[in-house]
Amino acid sequence: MSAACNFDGCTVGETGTCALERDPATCEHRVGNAASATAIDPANKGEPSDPTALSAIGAPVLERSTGTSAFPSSRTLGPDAISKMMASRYVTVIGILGDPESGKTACLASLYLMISNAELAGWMFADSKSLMAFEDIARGAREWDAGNPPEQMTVHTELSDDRRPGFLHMRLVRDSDGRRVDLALPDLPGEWTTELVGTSRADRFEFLKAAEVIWVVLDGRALENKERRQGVISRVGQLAGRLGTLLGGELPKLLLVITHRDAGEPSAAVTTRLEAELAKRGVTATVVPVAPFSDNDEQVKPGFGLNNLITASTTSGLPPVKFWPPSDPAEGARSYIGYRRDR
Ligand SMILES: Nc1nc2c(ncn2[C@@H]2O[C@H](COP(=O)(O)OP(=O)(O)OP(=O)(O)O)[C@@H](O)[C@H]2O)c(=O)[nH]1
Ligand SMILES: [Mg+2]
Repeated sequence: MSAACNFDGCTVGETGTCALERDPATCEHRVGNAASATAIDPANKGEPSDPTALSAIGAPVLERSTGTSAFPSSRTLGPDAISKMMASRYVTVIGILGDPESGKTACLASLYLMISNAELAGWMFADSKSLMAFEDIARGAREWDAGNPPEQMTVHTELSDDRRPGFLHMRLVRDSDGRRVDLALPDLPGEWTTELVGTSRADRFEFLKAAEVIWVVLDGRALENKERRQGVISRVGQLAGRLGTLLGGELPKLLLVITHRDAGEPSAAVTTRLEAELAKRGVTATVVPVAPFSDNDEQVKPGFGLNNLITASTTSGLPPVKFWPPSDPAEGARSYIGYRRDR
């Protein structure tokens, strides 16, 4: 018997011929031939007697690997992925609200185009876990030749799951001090804001509780239009009221992002009225005029104001705190005894 055959007296190893005068390729005593011998047994010919052997025909020859793929998906991230990221590093979550067509997606697409071309003053690109999602929203703006810009740089935002926000992620480095900031930016349909104001549907906005900054994006042309202006301003007030209820009165930093700066600067009268409307609810906000795209390149470059928007979103409104303020001892103050007595 040899290692290749279980027949005692096998001669294939020495002579190359089978002691039982069989073909070594098909002899059922040869190790490894048992299954095939059954499969091609003339007695069994045409009879699918072994269903397991037959079911293996056409099955994948390699097993699917159980590890994660080398390149994880880089489309929008769900709230769970953002929470996971927040557990390992400091992430600035930004709430982005605004009516349909106000310019929310345009701000994100333009921000991506600016930073990817190293055009965002004061900031450098470091990483993104959602590059494909940025590419998707910026595609419209990419595919145009200078003479013929498309009518719409971005398209109306629709989500595959209308109850879960999808976030875009971007890590930036500040030129002045090398500080890294991770931004989580949701691209939401304007209807979410309309329904929050109109019917106070707030279940989809739970993530705002983790937001450090909220951008309320407003169409600058609507604000400069006498007929539409008052409507927009009142709705900003109502939105602030809804946010107050949702967040238990404590609003994070609020930025009024006024788009279409290329059509003109927001007038002082408009910003004063916006601030007054918010003041009725005890809310303050900073106005940031931007032009993600521009129909007037000569006067206002596309991407205008986006660096200010990022700077305002990443700096605290609180005055800087001195980590270790100097306190020179006063003669005869008996500070130590005084300290114990205060306790
Ligand atoms: N010229 C110019 N066009 C702008 C500006 N901001 C936005 N747009 C255009 O306005 C249109 C609507 O902008 P979007 O960013 O898609 O609007 P949105 O708020 O995301 O709208 P929804 O997804 O429907 O909620 C797009 O065609 C943009 O290219 C701007 O500052 N200047
Ligand atoms: Mg959009």
